[in-house]
Amino acid sequence: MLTFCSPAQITHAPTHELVNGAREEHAETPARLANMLAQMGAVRKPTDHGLAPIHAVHDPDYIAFLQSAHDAWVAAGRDGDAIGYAFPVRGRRPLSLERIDGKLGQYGFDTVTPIAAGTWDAAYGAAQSAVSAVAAVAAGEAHQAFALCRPPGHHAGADYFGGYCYLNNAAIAARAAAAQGLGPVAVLDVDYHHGNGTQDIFYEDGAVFVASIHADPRTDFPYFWGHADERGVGAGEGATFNQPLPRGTRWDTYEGALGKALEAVSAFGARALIVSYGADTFAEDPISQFALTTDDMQRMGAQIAALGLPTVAVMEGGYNVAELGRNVAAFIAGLERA
Ligand code: OKP
Ligand code: ZN
Repeated sequence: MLTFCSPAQITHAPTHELVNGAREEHAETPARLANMLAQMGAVRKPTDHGLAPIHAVHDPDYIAFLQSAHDAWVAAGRDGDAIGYAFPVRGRRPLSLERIDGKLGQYGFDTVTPIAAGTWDAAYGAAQSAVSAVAAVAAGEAHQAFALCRPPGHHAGADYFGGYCYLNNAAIAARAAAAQGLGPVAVLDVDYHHGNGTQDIFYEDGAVFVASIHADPRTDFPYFWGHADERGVGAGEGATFNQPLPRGTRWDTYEGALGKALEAVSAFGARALIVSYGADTFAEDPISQFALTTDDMQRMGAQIAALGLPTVAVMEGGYNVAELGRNVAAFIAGLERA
């Protein structure tokens, strides 16, 4: 599989997250990337496509914030990584906030997504990996490509970060694919968690179909999105398809949901597919509660590839570091074999 990864992606190294009332070691570690790279053949460095494909998804004021947030944190006299602690309840009126703590609340939605010294460079590198994978498929160099993104992206919205995500790599890939003539495009999100950022970005956009299979938000992060009755609005009505599944879900149930999602992608008339792949559906994931095996990852890849669409997969979550590379390799093997 043609796979892209930027060396900058290792430089994002948040130390802690504030979760469940405690200060825990951060789950989204550089060791994840090292373990995945150890299971891959050669990976290619992305081409730098600049800020244009990022601005096609994210607001310029949000990007300026991400680029400067850690410096502002240090300038405020703080140590370590930037984490917000005060969040607006729903949309407050637009304000031009000065203090870093106000801005962290304005643009962030949780306390598990610190901004560290290397965060911007790594997120930028991951986005370039996604765009480069799309460019390779658009150029006909490959029918499928994989972007080994880290940090992940699917929780990041047009103007917000959260859920370990800063730039929405899948959405950036989807917009780039459409711009390069690969559309209509569908996004299929198979990470354990609902991809609320991707959903929000395309919620009123009927040109991109978004299908997601994830843990029921009644029991799992991100709680406020991913419910089955969220179907898109306006021109996007019917172009969002959520299938929340209960904790404990195994392949026998998952396979049927995946079949339904793929049928919907076909019915939409997609000509290209972006997959948000998370290995946190794995039975032994430390922060997630589905029960898929490494062999199931290969089945998942094969079922997706059977659609026959030009496909770019971007990496999202997966926190069992020791097994992560093997799970990703199994998924890729399935994608390639079909
Ligand atoms: C990012 B991605 C569990 C807390 C969950 C946030 C999870 C972010 C997942 N006790 N914390 O979708 O894999
Ligand atoms: Zn996840």
